[in-house]
Amino acid sequence: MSDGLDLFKSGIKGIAPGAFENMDQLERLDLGRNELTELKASTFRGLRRLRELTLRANDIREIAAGAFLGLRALEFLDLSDNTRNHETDLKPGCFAGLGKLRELKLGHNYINSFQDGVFRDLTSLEMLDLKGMWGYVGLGCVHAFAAGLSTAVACSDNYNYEQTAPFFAGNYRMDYAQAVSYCASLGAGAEIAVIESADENERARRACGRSACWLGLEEVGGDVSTPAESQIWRWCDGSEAAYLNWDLAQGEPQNKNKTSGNGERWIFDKRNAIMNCCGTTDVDSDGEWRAFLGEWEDAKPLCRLFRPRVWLGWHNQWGSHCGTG
Ligand SMILES: [Ca+2]
Repeated sequence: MSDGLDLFKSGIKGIAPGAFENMDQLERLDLGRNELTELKASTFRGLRRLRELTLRANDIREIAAGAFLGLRALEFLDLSDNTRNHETDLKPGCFAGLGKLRELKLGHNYINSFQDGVFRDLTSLEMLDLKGMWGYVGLGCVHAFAAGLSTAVACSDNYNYEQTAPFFAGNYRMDYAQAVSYCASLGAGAEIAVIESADENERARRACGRSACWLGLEEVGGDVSTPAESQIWRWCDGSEAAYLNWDLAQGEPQNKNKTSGNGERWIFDKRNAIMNCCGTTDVDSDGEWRAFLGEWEDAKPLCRLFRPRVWLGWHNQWGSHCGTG
């Protein structure tokens, strides 16, 4: 028997577990562009030498725990382009038995969340492709890492995560308090952005894209009349802001303390900070910072991943540095 089996576009609607029981010499199996809607447990049992499995462009919505059990030599699995209108449900344990898998393609699917630990069994994984993910969330590498994917895995997604790591900007605009909560919700070690060098600022700028983004920078002390050069700014984890990238041409960090022509006074003590000011739509963002009012609801949350968690005491236990006080 040949070591490859091509069942591409063969009108297959279902596979009974054990259907491949006697094909233990098979190394490559192409089931692309069929009409599969689910993978039951042990569907592929018996294929102990299989190295490549292609399941792309089916309509697989449900992958049972143990679906790939028995594929102990599998190195490459393509599950891309299966769902657009229905959601694919990845059950915990769905990748069990794939301890040799090196490359997994999951892009162009509609998956709304990765459950914690869903990637746990993929101990040899080197590459994860999440390009073109559909759906409300638009899952990316950050969500995979937050669900426990090893950070040693080279992950690619719509957000060019390889160029922006460890930063990630959420899709929706919100105020500062919401941004702090959003970033913390991405998982352990995720929090609102702390930027410590020009190189990090460039990665953060790419993550932020063409919008304004909240930073985890906060003013300490002072009031509306404190001039820029006397203001003290710290990161939300309490650390000193050694690197700063204020928009100096605009006199940042500025408060608003003005009297208009008709005598109306505007006094705002700006105590939070954004990257890229207003009106940057359709132009490349400059990555410079401005002081802003935390109540402003029109900036995306810029988050930083993989910060070591800190001990917050017995009441709060372990948590992120920022937004817990
Ligand atoms: Ca201020």
